[in-house]
Amino acid sequence: MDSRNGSVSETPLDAEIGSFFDSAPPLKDCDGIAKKLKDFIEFNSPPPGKGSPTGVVCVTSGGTTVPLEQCCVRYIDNFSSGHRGATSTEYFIKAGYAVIFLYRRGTFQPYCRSLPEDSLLECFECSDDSAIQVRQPYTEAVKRAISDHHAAVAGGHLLKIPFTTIFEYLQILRSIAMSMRDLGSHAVYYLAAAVSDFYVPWKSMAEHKIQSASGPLDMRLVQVPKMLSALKKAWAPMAFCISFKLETDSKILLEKAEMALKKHRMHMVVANELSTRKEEVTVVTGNEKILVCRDKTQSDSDVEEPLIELIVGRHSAYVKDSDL
Ligand code: PAZ
Repeated sequence: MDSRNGSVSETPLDAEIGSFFDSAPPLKDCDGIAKKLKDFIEFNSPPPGKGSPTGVVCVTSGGTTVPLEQCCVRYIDNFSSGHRGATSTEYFIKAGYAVIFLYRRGTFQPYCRSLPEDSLLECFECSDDSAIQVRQPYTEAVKRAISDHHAAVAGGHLLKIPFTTIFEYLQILRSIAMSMRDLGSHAVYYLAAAVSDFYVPWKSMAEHKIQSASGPLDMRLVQVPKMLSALKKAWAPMAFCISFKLETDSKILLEKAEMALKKHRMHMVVANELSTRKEEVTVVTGNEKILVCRDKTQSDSDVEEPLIELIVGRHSAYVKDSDL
């Protein structure tokens, strides 16, 4: 909405966004999610006059799906293992932030990095008296994962909310933005999820499984409205916003990241290439391009550690500027 000169007019983007949400299938447990968010934000907001905590970060992680049928058998997926989001969440919490972890079901989770992929079956065994115990090589890793994870959740620093489809993702993201509104510049968005650019509107979607006997599939996908612009402009105007740009062609990566920075008025865009994303990223701001690399002298180092350190520094400066 544009409220200049006291008049309220709807832009084409507002209309597109409105129609996306109006036609989306209702979010399951919408009230339950809103209640969890409200309680989490209240817990992590400072009592009036007591100064402010470091902040609350919404970390998005994993790829969204685009269902092709309402009773969904087939869908289009966006690649993301969730490793970036999960690892970054750990570093934000270590730096004193509270994190709302909006993640794709089944993707990487915070504090599970040092566990094997099939951790339940690999790490545990049944003893003769049927007690379940941790197998020797994994004892330390399991203990650390459980205690760090439980400390973050029980301490009220980590709230995990799952999504699968683009509809769920955007509805929950909007809900998060509404609940984080009063945090002003202390709110941070770290949007690492790989979000679909195209979708099939719910109303024009087949109800049942599409039959292959009908011949080649002819389907129209429409563009997902640019929610990053809505987030920055309307939902969270004071928040510190970081988005990600993934490309497979290194020649266009930085140019695309700069375009995204300007178009959506982000504070930072983290540019990464698919094949090297775990080694290095380039952080694009209004006047810099900062290469951030993993410490290659340490086998267990990751690029998220220096990346979050950089973001925390920039966000602190942003909060100070906003408080002046
Ligand atoms: O989840 P992951 O660790 O396998 O990969 C992370 C990533 C490449 C999905 C992320 O860094 C990213 O770039 N996300 C945005 C993707 C996009 O441009 O839509």
